[in-house]
Amino acid sequence: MNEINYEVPSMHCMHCVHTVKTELGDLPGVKNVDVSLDTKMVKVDYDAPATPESIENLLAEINYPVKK
Ligand SMILES: [Cu+2]
Repeated sequence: MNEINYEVPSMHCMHCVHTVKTELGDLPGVKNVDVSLDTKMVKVDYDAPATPESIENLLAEINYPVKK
């Protein structure tokens, strides 16, 4: 199991949190998603076939791009 954290500044409400959790949760390999609205951080536990790139790309696709 791998863990990665992303800063996602465009999350503003519980609806955003729900969308991010649901969409990432549907990505094969993603085991758990924790979101902090206060810090705008998303913590993802994942195994293959998910990769840091595939997770980041999905966030960009659903209009919650990762801050670099
Ligand atoms: Cu929102």
